[in-house]
Amino acid sequence: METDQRTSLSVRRENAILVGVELRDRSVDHDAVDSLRELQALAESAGAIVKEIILQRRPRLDPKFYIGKGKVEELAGLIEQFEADVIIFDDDLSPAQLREIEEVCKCKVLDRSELILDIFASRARTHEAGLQVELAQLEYTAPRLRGMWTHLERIAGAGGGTGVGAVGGIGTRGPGERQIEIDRRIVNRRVTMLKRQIAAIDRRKIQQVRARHEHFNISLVGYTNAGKSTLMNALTDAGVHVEDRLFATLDTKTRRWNLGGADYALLSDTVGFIRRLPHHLVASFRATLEEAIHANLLLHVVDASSPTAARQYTAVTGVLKELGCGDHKTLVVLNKIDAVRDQTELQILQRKLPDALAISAHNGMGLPELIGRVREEVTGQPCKATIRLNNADGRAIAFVEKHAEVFDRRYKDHTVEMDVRIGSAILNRLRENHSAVVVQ
Ligand SMILES: Nc1nc2c(ncn2[C@@H]2O[C@H](COP(=O)(O)OP(=O)(O)OP(=O)(O)O)[C@@H](O)[C@H]2O)c(=O)[nH]1
Ligand SMILES: [Mg+2]
Repeated sequence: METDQRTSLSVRRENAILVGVELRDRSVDHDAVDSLRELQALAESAGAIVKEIILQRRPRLDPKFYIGKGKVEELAGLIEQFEADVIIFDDDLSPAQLREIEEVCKCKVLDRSELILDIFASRARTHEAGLQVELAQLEYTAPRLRGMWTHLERIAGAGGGTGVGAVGGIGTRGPGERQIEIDRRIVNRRVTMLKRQIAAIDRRKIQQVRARHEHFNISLVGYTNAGKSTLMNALTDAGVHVEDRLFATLDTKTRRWNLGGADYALLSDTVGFIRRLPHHLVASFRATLEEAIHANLLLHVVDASSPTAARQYTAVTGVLKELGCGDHKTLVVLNKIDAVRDQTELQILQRKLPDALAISAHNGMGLPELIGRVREEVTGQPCKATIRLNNADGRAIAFVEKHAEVFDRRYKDHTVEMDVRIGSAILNRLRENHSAVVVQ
């Protein structure tokens, strides 16, 4: 079932017409032209061939046809002219709107969320990512199933015996009420099963992340294509996949990042964000984003060479808030500094984010400063302390010996007291995770 859906929503090698709407009362943050440009990048990342882009200015949305009946009829003409296979809307449409537009245009209609879901589906390489995408897809498309099938039924009923094929590659399937019911039952059963499997992965993932608690965990977060994976490769020997297309990374990878001396952190690469990321995706990718949720520090990578860098920054902070990590300690890095053409834009960005570090993951610019800053976070200000530990807690003693300079040690009953010079942040981690008592 789910495979049929995915095939039906795929836009690979299909001719596409993109449609966006600019409303007069849209929030100032929404720029329809810019958003359409991003939709084009998404469509092309999904393999579509963009034939035409339409921006319609309207006072308000049409509840039935979204862009108005006249405009939909105009669209139907363009579909013939460009031999288009699919229309992609830059906003999310209701199942009823999708159906109405499909009926007039006689061609496949996708909305922004469905397109993003399709990209994720084609990128999922691991079992875990596959399950997460499939759940998000089914949950998003399930309410639309009825619309899709009744639509097919109507076309077939109107004398189009081959109507199913006529709407463009939506696998052959016996239409009819019974089929709809069967499909819905299959979808519901599958959703329940996927949720169960994902919950099990979630539990495992939380355990894994907790097990790493004694280390300093850093998560790379940022807009898709900002250069997170490139930075991960520049800082560690991760060898993760890098590509100039949207959503190249769907899985997290964690590697040791040596910061000099005995200091190190664990660095994780994560899935990229985008404006108006479908909620179902954020929900299903919670396990993958668990790294970011439990990180001691977030490295927010911004593509400073993008003309929409400031908006991308805001979109990412929005998703982080949604995930409950809006208050996490964050270090912003302005990446791709080598490719910045508009220095004025960069200065505006730097004024907005005065603590951000300018770097290039490509040529290594700014990376020594980044390492220095992160090292400060990992170790904290050096201070003198006396620590009392249980004599039998070999792990804690080894931890202190590794991260601190030990001046003196005194053994009393079952404990050992050590006078040390240690970073304040390391001292805090010791307090949280070991049976240590800081005497002074
Ligand atoms: N000029 C320049 N290009 C960069 C730099 N860092 C990354 N890139 C390029 O930007 C593109 C995206 O890089 P990735 O590292 O895949 O980006 P990402 O943030 O991991 O993207 P997703 O996994 O899709 O979210 C690639 O073509 C990189 O070569 C940089 O510092 N300078
Ligand atoms: Mg990546």
